[in-house]
Amino acid sequence: MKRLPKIIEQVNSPDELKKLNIKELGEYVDEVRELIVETVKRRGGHLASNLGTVELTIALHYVFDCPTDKLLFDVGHQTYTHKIITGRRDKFSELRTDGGITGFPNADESDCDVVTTGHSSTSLSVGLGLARARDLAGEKYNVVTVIGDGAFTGGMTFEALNDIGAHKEKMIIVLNDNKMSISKNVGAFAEYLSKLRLSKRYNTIKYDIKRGVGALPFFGDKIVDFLDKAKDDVKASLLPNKFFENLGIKYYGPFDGHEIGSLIDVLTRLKNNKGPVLLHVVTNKGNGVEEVMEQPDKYHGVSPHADVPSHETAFSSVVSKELCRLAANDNKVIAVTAAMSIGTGLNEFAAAYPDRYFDVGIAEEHAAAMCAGFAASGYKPFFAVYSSFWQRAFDQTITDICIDNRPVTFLIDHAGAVGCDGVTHQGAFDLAALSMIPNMTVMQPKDGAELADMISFAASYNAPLAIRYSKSYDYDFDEHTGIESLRWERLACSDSNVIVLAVGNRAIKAALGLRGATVVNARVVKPLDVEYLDSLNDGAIVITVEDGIVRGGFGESVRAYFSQKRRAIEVVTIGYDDKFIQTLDEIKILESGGLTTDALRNKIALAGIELK
Ligand SMILES: Cc1ncc(C[n+]2csc(CCOP(=O)(O)OP(=O)(O)O)c2C)c(N)n1
Repeated sequence: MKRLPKIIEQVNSPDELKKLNIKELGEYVDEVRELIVETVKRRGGHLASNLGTVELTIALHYVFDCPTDKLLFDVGHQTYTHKIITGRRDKFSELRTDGGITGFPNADESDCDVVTTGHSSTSLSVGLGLARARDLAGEKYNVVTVIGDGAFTGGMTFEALNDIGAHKEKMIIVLNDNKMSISKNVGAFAEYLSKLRLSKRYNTIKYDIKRGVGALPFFGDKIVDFLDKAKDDVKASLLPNKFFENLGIKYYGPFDGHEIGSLIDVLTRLKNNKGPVLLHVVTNKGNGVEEVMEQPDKYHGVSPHADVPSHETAFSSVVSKELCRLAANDNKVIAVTAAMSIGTGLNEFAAAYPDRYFDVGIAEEHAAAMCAGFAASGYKPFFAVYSSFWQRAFDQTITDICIDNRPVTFLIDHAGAVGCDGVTHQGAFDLAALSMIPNMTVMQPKDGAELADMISFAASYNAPLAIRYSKSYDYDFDEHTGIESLRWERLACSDSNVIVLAVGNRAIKAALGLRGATVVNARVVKPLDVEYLDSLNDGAIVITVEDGIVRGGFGESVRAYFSQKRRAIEVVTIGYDDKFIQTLDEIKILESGGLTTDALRNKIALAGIELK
C-alpha cells in the first residue's frame, strides 16, 4: 500500500499549518512530538519543556500570523515546535550544531524569532517594548509572550507586570504552568498558581462556560464580555485573591494546555481583547512520553551522547561534597541556588542541610543581595550559579556585596566555553567582569581537588570571592600546593624565556602539551601573584591563556601590571576575541580561544614567538 504523506511534510510555514483541519492537527501534534524525541536523542536539548508545549505552540501559530504578529518565548528553550512550523523543519535534524539550527530563538535564523534569547524572565519586558513601538507607529499587530511558571519567578517579570498593568497596552501573556522550573518550581507565586489550578469547582464552571460560549454562533468582543462577566461572578467567591486583575491585567484560565481545540478557541477570542490579558494554561512537562513526564527534571536538558566525554568529571560533583563537609563543622555555611540545584550540584547539600539551603527561583539578583544579608549577619553564603546567569547579579555583586566587603562566595559553574547551548550561555564574561570589581578575589582551579581546596579556603576568607570553573575537567593532578598563600603554582619548567600563565584546567591542559615553555597555574586571577611577576627578568615573554574574553581579562591585567612597573616584559594575551561566540561546537570554541595545545601553539607562532 502506498504510504500516505505525513502531515508534517506538508507544513513548512504558519500559513500551511492553517490549512490543516482539527483532525489533521491532532496527527500533526503526534508527528512533531516524534520528531522532537528522535532529534533530541541524537543532538541533546531541552526535551521535557518542548514536549510540553507542542499543542500550545501549534495553537498559537494557528491563530496568530507570524512574523507580522510578534510571538515571544521566555527563555526560549521550548521553541522546537515553533522552529519546525516556521520553515526550519528540514534543518531540525541538525539541532544545536553549526550549520544546523540553534536550540533557542535566534534573530539571525528566522524573522519569526523576534529576538535572540536564552536567559529567563525577559519576555514581558521585550513584549511591552514591542507593543509600545507598535502603538506609537499606529500599527495593529499582536504581541504574544509565552512564559513558564519557572520564568515567572524572575524579578523582571514582576517589574514588567507592574508597568503593563498600569498602562494597559494590548498584549497577550500566555502563562505555561507545568509546576516545574528545572526542578519543582518554588516560591509563593508557585503556591498561588497551584491554588488557581486546584480550584476544581472553578475549573468545572469555567469549562461549562466555555462549552456554552462555543455553542453560540458568533465570535468577538461580545463573547469576551460574556466570558468576563460569567467568570467574574464565579471567580470572586472562589479564588483567594485576584492577583492579575488587581494589577490591571485580565486573567483567563486555567485551561488545559494540551487540548488544542479549546486553545485555538480561547486564543481566537483573546485576539480581539483591547488591553493586556493573561491566559493561564496548564501543561505536563514531557507530555506524551511517560518516562519524561515521570522525571521532567532529569529530562529538562539532555546531553547528546557524543558531547560528554565519559572520562571527564563534572566540577559540580565536587561542590556538594565539599560544602557538606564544611557545613558539618560550621553551622554558618549556607548554600544558595537560583533554580539550578541539579546543574550546580547542590542537591546533596539540599538533602543533608535543608535548613541551610535556599532555592530562590530564577532570581539571581535577589540571590546575590540575599547573600549580602546573610554575610552581614555573620553567615557564610555560597551562591552556586552558572557564569552566564551570574551576569544578572552584576550590580548586586558590586553594590550590595563588594562595597561593604561582604564575605559572599560565588561558585561560578559553566565558566568559559559551554558549547551547544549557544551564544547566550557561553561563560565568556565573568572573569573580566568580576576582576574589575574592587574588593573581589577571583580564582579558578586546575582540577577537582583544587576546587575543593578553594571552597574550603572560602569558608574562612573574610571578603567577596568568586571561584569560577568550567563544566568538567579531565584529570586530577598528583601534586597540589595549598591555596592559602594566594600564590600561583609552577607546573612545568623550561630554560627558555617563555612563561605561560594559564588560568583553569583547559588552559593548563593546552599549555602542558607545549614544549619549551614554563607553565604556571595562575589560579588566583585577582589579586595577581605580583611576587611571581616581580621575580621575572626583563626580556621574558609572558603568554597568558584564559577561558574567557581577553578584553578586560587576566592577560590584560598582567600587561597593565608590567606596564605600570615599566618592565621590559612582553605579554601576549590569549583567550576569546571581542565578539559574541556564535559557534555551537565546543571544540571549535576552545580552538578559537587557543585552549587546545595545537591552537595555542599556532597562536604563539602567529605572535612571532618561537618555542625552543
Ligand atoms: C537568568 C536565567 N537563569 C537560569 C536559567 C536556566 N533555566 C533555563 S530553563 C529554566 C527553568 C524554566 O522553567 P519554566 O519557565 O517553568 O519552563 P519549563 O522548562 O518548565 O517549561 C531555568 C532555570 C536561565 N535560562 N536564565
